[in-house]
Amino acid sequence: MKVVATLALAAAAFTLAAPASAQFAKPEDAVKYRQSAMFIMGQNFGRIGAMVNGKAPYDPAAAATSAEIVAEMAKLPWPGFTANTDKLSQKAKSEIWVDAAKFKEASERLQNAAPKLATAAKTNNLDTLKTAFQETAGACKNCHDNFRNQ
Ligand code: ASC
Repeated sequence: MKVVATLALAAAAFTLAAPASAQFAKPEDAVKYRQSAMFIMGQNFGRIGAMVNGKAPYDPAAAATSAEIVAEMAKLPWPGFTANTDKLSQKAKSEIWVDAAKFKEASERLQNAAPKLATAAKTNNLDTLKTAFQETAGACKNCHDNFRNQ
């Protein structure tokens, strides 16, 4: 009985202290999770892009909504890059795991830029939005250039 209780406690402690990888039932779920967040982010970033590039009429409310979504999504993909997924996706370069510090830095660049995009979108000023869009796009591109197969 005592052994069972000890084991149960140990299991509970492990669950609490477990790394992010433990939140996924299987490696494929981690890939799906990060790609889903990126997809939603890309869709919304693209909507803003169409506005700042003159391909869609500037709709300040829609831009603000999309920018909020981008800022939220920017927080999400990273725990999905678990070490056990390094061979699962053709898109993710092995550099992600080889130079984890550089990858983290790239992810932080986006997480720094995206909230500024959300703030800029709320000003209802297209030029302000444009500037913030470019900074965020630079963060997307930097990470994609270094860590994603084209
Ligand atoms: C987008 C999108 C990206 C970035 C990137 C910026 O709209 O889907 O991945 O912008 O192309 O250079």
